Amino acid sequence: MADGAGVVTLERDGEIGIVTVDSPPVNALSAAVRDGIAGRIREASADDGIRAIVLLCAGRTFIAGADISEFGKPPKGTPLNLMIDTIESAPKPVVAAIHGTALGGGLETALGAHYRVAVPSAKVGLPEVKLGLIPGAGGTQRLPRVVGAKRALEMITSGEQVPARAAQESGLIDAIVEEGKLREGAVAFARTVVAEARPLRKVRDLTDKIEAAKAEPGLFDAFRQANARKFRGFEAPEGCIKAIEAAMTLPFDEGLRAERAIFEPLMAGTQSKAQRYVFFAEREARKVPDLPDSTPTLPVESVGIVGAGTMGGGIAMNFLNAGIPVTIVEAKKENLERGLATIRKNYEATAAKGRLKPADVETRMNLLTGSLEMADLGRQDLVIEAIFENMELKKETFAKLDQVAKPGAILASNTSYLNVDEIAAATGRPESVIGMHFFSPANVMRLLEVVRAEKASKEVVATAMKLGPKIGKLAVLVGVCHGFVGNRMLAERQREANRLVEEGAMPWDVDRVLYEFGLPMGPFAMSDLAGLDIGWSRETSKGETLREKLCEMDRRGQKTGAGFYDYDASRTAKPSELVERLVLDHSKAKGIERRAFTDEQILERLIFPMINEGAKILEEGKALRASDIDMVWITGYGWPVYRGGPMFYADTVGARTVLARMEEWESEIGPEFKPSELLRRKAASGEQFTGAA
Ligand code: 3H9
Repeated sequence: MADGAGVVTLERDGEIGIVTVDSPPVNALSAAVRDGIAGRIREASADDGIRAIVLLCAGRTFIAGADISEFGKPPKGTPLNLMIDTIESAPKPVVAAIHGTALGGGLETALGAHYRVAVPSAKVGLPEVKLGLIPGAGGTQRLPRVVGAKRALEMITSGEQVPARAAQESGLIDAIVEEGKLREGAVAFARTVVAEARPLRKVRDLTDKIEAAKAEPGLFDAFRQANARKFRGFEAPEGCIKAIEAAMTLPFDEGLRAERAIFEPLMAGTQSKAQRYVFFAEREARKVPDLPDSTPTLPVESVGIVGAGTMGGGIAMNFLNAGIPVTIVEAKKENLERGLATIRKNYEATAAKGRLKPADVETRMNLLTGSLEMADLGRQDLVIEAIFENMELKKETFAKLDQVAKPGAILASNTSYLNVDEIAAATGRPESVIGMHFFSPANVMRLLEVVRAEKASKEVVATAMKLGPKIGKLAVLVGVCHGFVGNRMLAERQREANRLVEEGAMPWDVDRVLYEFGLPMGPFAMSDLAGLDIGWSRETSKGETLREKLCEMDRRGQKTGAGFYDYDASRTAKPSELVERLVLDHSKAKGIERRAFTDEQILERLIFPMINEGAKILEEGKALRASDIDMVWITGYGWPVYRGGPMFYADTVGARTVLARMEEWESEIGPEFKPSELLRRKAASGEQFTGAA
């Protein structure tokens, strides 16, 4: 219906008009909803029998924001600002009644109301920054008038969801009503407003918080400085700050225009496109075509872990955090004790920072049992192996697990490269075996690659996928191949990073280019952090690679105060003259004539082979979709979300450009650059990998 009557209704409860939005799943502000709200508010305004209006939502939540799927399309229906203006200018009090989440345009709508009430479980926020945007319907102008500039800066640049009670303390919510009785509570509140003849409190007219902020002129720059690291590379946070600054200095309507002038270029820009794409990509990753939601899953109420090293311990913490008991098995007593102590130390460090209650440290540790016996893994629903990356050892472990684990238990390997089908074949129950590849540090990184082994049952795969969100992870389904999605592509980048250093770049040039691109660090800084001697020993060292040479010199990374870089006492990295000489000698010894590279050349050599590998992964069906590859890189390797992942980035550069470079390198350097067929097809057709750039 053109006037939105299908999704927004008006009914009466005595003198109170109730406007209800019912547009599943999240009551997003589609054109119909905007038309409907504006229309029903006008009708209620014109109805003399109605003395106050309650704006309410059906279903699981208050309005969750603008309809993101409408972005970038030609505008239709009532503009959001006009709809909000209709609410604010209504001649009788409007009370927004909030449950679930009032987010983005949803909170902006509520800020247009004269009063706001919420149930205790409700949350409010302006998360536009996470989509590369600023609030674009008055949020940057109204919120500071209600909560003050400082709190508005924090809320709008972080996009945090604020619980109802905290929102009430900051003045954003006027009253909390009983859980489950929102409608009654809101109607009662509206009646009180009428009975007490309270004024129509229009947020646009509030000035006290603005005046208070004017007395603190250094506020904005101090905020910029304090958050410079967090905002690095992102365009939207600075837009948010500027828009809030405008609220301090401009009359309301001019402030709205300033907001729009910042909003529009962001909306048209690549960063927001990338971030909106990521929003949907994340939700898409949960969907597996042959595993509909109705696929039965297995209960996971207890977990066993083999290996109490860094990975095993980190994995255990995820389950303990979710209240799931864990038994962790190690072969040697001292290793077990060290592993358990590390977990405790990690929790205590979190508690010391105030991010965990001391009592919760104990609750979690009480769920953890250490053991030296594999036989203690006979009762758990899921057992994850997290031992050394060695196929023979893994097979042995799985053969043992096959003997001790209960029938139907899921047996998962945390291998980062190895063939999970081969591991599964070491058991008599390959249908129960999969890969669950966590990323280091396993208690922090969000990614979980669920490796679908050939014989794994649908129930087992569906269970692992559903487990992801329960332990705070994004589960992405990948196929069996060397390194799966993430490490397979990383190997391409690593090979080229090493080669660039041999051919003419310095390690810090390579690292800088990737850092400036937005990654948290480059491969050489990363190696120094992890330790150059992982998998290295003096006895077997051939002294051929730079890494081997550095290890032989006892430059083993940050822990020894030197690696590719020199480190001072506070672990600040500095390019090393010694390494520079070593690199020059290394190239000379290999007979390579060094040459200069531009930053762009370095970037292309590092990233384009990854894209080509991503295309091969798609071709081979090892990832379900390009966006899954992008989610792997964003959540597992710190790929900047504002660049949307390697495949989205490929679409911004264009497959033809990537192909041209791959062909050039294939003929100049070698067959490892052979372009994938899919890349060729995309280049020829002009089609994108993601269709979103
Ligand atoms: C904005 O408001 C701009 C304005 O300032 C100015 C404009 C001029 N649009 O997450 P879920 C879909 S920007 C369209 O799985 P949950 C979602 O794709 C917006 N669709 O549920 C999914 O679809 P499917 C600011 C949306 O319970 C389904 O709903 N607002 C939108 O885990 C269920 O979602 C935001 O950024 C939307 N806005 O979490 C809030 N939201 O089932 C974004 C959701 O087909 N939304 N969908 O995969 C969220 O944060 C979460 O969805 C929410 C629910 C917390 C609401």
